[in-house]
Amino acid sequence: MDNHPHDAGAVSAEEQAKRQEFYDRIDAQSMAPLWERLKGLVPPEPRPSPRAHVWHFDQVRPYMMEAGALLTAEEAERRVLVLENPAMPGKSRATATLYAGIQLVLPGEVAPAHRHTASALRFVLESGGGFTAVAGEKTTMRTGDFVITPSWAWHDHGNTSSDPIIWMDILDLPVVNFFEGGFSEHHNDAAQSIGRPEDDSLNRYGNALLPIEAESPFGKSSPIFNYPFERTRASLVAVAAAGDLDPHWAATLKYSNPMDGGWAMPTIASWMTHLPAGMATQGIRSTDGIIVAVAEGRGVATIGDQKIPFGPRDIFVIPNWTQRSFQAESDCFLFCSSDRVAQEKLGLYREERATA
Ligand code: GTQ
Repeated sequence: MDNHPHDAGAVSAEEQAKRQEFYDRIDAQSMAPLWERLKGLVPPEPRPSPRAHVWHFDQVRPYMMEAGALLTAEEAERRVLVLENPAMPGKSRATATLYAGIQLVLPGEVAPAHRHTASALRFVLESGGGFTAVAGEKTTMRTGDFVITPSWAWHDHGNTSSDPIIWMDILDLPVVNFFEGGFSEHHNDAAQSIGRPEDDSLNRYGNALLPIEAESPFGKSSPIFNYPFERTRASLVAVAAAGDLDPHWAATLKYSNPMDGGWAMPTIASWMTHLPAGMATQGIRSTDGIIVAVAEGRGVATIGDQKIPFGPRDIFVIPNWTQRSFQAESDCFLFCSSDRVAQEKLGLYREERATA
């Protein structure tokens, strides 16, 4: 497409003043000239607002512990430090469409029960064995587990172990708030009552088996709400050992909803990528902005023209429509999340593989 179709040439100062006077008058009527705004409204290709950024866990952890000494989980409701993209200050967003934060629950604490229409996921960074309770069922949160809090499900978090638990939160808050359709409420009790055995949903839905008359308890979200790292890791190691790694995606498996084979959550797509030590991927860009948490391994991410060295538990952002590639120094397991599923549903998702 020609992006500069109708260049009508220079306009005289007199003509410009006349136009401006008109714009000022219609502004008072809550109207505006589209022709002055068209380029910004309908860009020829995405212009990412966020920028590539990394939060190194070694630097973040002391601040988490400092927050832990400052106030209790109960006082804070959620003791979270928001990961805010430096190019979008004050917006509580890591990417254009996703919120991210790091949450700390100290031994003996409870983050009280509430629910909201925003969907949340947790990726566990450090754990001696805390738990989250979702809709009457508890699950232990182990390092590397991917845990879902579906839209409108009651949830509280607790820590009955003797070590702190720290995880990354990702929520679709900017999406929900874009539609201005969000609701939330507090539970009467700090901790909800538990009515089912631990990992009941994983046993019913998580072994490539389903209840004979399966109905999802969580609507559009997966009935599984803890995808244990141990299983994900084992699958990826086997896939890599079988060979045929994709030059752009290496070994990548998406977390899926067993009810329909789609993504595990309705608004946030999550997957894990495994690069065996020494592997380097080729460039790819896609319309979704991605948040990456390093489950294991060290390497370098090249994002646009930036090189970002990463290690275990680091979190980094790949802006939308920005080329990415990875180089693994050791065996890497990268947990990734984006708004891809929402874009796919709206017919907006695109990707482009760089040719070597
Ligand atoms: O754990 O429910 O990081 O409601 C932000 C909002 C975590 C949570 C966040 C939340 C939560």
